Amino acid sequence: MARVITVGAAQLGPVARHEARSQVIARMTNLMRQAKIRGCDLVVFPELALTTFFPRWYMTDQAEIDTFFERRIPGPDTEPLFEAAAELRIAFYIGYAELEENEGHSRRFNSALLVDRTGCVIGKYRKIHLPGHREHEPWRAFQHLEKRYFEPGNLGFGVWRALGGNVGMALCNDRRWPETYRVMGLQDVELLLIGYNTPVHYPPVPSHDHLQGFHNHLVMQAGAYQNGTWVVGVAKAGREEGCDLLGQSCIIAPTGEIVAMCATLEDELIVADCDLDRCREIKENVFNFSMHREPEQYRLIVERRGAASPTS
Ligand code: CDV
Repeated sequence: MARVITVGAAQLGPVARHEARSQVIARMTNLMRQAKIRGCDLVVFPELALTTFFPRWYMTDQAEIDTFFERRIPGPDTEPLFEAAAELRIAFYIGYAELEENEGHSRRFNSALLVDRTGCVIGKYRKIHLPGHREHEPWRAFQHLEKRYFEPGNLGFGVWRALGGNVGMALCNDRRWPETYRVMGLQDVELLLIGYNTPVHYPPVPSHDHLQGFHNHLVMQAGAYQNGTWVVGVAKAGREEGCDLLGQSCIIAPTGEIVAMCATLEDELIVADCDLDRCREIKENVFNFSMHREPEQYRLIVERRGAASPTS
């Protein structure tokens, strides 16, 4: 029997700083209802979907910073989304800022959840590759303080049995790193979900601003093909608090082909039927790992963090 998951990539337009969680949840629930009409089994939302992309501001008041975090999810604000999922029998992926409090000790992560059709959490991912900087850098047009507000994820790159297939999760900057895909490829991932917030302007190298769309697709298409997996990349897009965020949310086949792509910078749903058995076309042929990989020759990848030039 074919294993087809109908996937909805639910791009969000900008979320304002003053926008209440309830307003954002209403937008997301609306997209979920559209997804139901279009026959979706799964809906994928962006990174930090519930709030504006707050790492663009330098803040020192921890109480203010924590207003962007979820202490509990589902919690009072987010419960309606989980209820809608259960009512519509749609699974979903959502990115959010996680505040974990344990015996007086607080930890903060940039996280994503995979939630099943009954509204139960089946997997959590904590973003591993945190871009940006730790200290205030006033020369930038806007800050990117993920390294200040989050600690690197400590749960690895997991893959879960869900919806009849193997589903993995990553977040935004992770999509630029081949290791992200390969670690999940080695767990036979068939559907990889990635939410993102990507400013079009990259302050350290502004001459690359015009390449943001190209790089976005380049890395996800390569990751899909080289690991024989479907990839779903979903943006928070548009002009958010004066900062332009890339759109181009897309669904990519294991061949690396984009099969659906958003055409706006607003709330928009795109849908594709993802036949997980198509992963075999790649996994059993050109990238048959068991047959063709030579891990003994790849040791440097885990032994060395930064590049070092040869000594002779
Ligand atoms: N949210 C992100 O991780 N954004 C980065 C930007 C800063 C380059 C990205 O990789 O898209």
